[in-house]
Amino acid sequence: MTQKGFKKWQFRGIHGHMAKTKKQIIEDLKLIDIIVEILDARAPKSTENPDVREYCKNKKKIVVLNKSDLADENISNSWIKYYNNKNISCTKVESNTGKGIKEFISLVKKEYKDIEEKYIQKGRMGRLAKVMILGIPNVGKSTFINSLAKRNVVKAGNKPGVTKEKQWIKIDEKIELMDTPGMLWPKLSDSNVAMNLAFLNSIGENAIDNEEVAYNLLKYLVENYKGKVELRYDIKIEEDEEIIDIRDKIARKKGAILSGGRINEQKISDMILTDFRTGKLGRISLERP
Ligand SMILES: Nc1nc2c(ncn2[C@@H]2O[C@H](COP(=O)(O)OP(=O)(O)OP(=O)(O)O)[C@@H](O)[C@H]2O)c(=O)[nH]1
Ligand SMILES: [Mg+2]
Repeated sequence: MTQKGFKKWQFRGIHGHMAKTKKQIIEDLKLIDIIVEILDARAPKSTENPDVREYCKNKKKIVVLNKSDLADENISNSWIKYYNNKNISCTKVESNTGKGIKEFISLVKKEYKDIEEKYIQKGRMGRLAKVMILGIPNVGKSTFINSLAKRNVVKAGNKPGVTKEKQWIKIDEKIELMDTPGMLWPKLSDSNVAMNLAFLNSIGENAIDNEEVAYNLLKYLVENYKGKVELRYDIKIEEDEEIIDIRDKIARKKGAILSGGRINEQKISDMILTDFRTGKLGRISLERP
């Protein structure tokens, strides 16, 4: 990732948005029993936010691995084990189809039992579990909420930063949800994490250099999912073949060529990124526990 790319993003952060969002989340959390952190199943570590630990000091947390339809299933399952071993409840979902939502609701009810007991001891009967969704941009917070609510209560979009307003919704006879997800800042301090976030489109598109990001993604894919790259683009990758050469091979296959025969680097880079983000390359995970 270029320095240039980082600076633009950090510049946007400095402009008060981050501090304001964090203050708002801390304020909202006073009403909340259970925090749900949405992570991208393809890269749970890269898509978590270190502030959540601080938010969860006196609260229960459930980790949701969203977009699990796009991730390597075995790896997602090992992530669930990883969190469970650390005594953190974790479940996987596909918010866009609703798969895993029932299991999530069961998990909330299970986690709420102890909390409800305390409320009852204090004489507060029948209090609903109050839940809030947290997550960095583009992990699927809005889609998850809409899936829970079984209707479109919040806008979902493929660009980071779509969600703006706030409402409360009842999603079950026992559960109430703050429909405005807490927008967390992605962590960009580690360049490997920042690169994963760029692959996943959790960093604003105009803050990154697509050609460099696509190059790094292709490198990762060739190293870890070579067969899927060959299958998708109908190419044969030679032992020790340079990433640039593989990219150009794909570009020629796909007709991403400029007049004069030069490779259309922008076009092929966008294509590789889009193919990964939409699952056209198959189920791919970026991190293992
Ligand atoms: N394949 C797949 N796509 C998903 C899933 N959940 C969400 N998406 C897509 O991911 C993109 C981002 O989803 P949003 O719900 O807008 O994400 P968000 O976290 O609310 O994003 P911001 O509000 O911008 O922070 C959209 O194009 C969704 O359709 C999922 O489980 N699987
Ligand atoms: Mg949203």
